[in-house]
Amino acid sequence: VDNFKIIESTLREGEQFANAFFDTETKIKIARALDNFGVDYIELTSPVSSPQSYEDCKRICQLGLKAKILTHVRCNMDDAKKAVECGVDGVDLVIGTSSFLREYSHGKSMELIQKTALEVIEYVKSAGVEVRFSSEDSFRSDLVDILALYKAVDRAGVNRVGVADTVGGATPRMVYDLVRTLRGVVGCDIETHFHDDTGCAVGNALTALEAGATHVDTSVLGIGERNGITPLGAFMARMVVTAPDYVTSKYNLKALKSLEELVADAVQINIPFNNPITGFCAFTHKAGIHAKAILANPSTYEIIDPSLFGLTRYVSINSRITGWNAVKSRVEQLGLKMTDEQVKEVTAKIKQMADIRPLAIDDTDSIIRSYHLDLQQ
Ligand code: HCA
Ligand code: CU
Repeated sequence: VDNFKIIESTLREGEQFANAFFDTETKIKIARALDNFGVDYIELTSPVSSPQSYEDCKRICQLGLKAKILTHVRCNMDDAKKAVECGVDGVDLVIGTSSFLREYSHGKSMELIQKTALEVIEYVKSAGVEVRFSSEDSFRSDLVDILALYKAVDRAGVNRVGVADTVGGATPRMVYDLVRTLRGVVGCDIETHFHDDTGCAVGNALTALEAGATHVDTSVLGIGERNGITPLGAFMARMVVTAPDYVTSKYNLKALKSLEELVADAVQINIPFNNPITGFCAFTHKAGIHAKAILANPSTYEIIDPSLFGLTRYVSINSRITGWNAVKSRVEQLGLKMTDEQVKEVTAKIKQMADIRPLAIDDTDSIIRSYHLDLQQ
């Protein structure tokens, strides 16, 4: 669990998000920001998708980033050749293996899939490029079929095999079982990719690591096909708690917020209010009981220290559920002197006002200041 690698797919899966359109300059900005954050791999849209995708892929390969550059292509020779031509460090091959996709999408038998996969893998390897093979819709594929396929590609020397929950229907228990079984069958690395249709994408990613996976696919804010995949930020929130030393030493966590803002801006969305870490209220404490304890020791009601991400906590005193300890701390912040009795009295005034209408921080400060002024007269 504490040696995982991130395959950041904002520039591939993320381009499948309904709102996404990345011009070359924006792609380069995002690639640099991801590199600065410290992701291990940056995955790009297939160069076969369009002429501009091909040019952009080449450009990003030439930026000299620390992160390895991957592109994601269908498992066939023509696509693989285009990918290698771009100068990528690695090629992510994908083909659908569920009966749904075999019947309604590409129409290939498992035998043909395997034969093609082995040829393409051999070609990519011979070009000195890293190669991953993934079965799309792994969780609705026949287990015996895909294990045989993974075993064959492992023997052929693939660097990673990938498991994808393409439709977002997998539960953590299903993930654990599949990855655990796969871990016993292949020796290569295991990459995982989770869609978030049922809200399990972060939990599934953690569970996959617990079961022996080595790589997790993410995108900034989770953008991708439909409602997207494991969000980078939420995954960082999860992993900074699970593997603090690894995560804090490896990733530039303080750059998360600006990275999310960059992508949110590029695809014209807001950062969700309840986003882990960067949501506007992620470190806001409101109830008096919470506030009192937080002021004494933040760990009482915080699993993550906001300063790790360059952020600060906020103790709200603008409500009827506030408490006098929180108000006292605000009084001190404002540089005013009051006895505890006086703080309790002004707290009562705040509660009275907050019973009538919602208060803004300025309103509460004015109540405190005018009470303080009255004391002096
Ligand atoms: C898709 C493909 C994919 C591929 C994942 C992978 C998926 O858009 O359908 O290569 O591991 O979700 O299956 O994103
Ligand atoms: Cu996907």
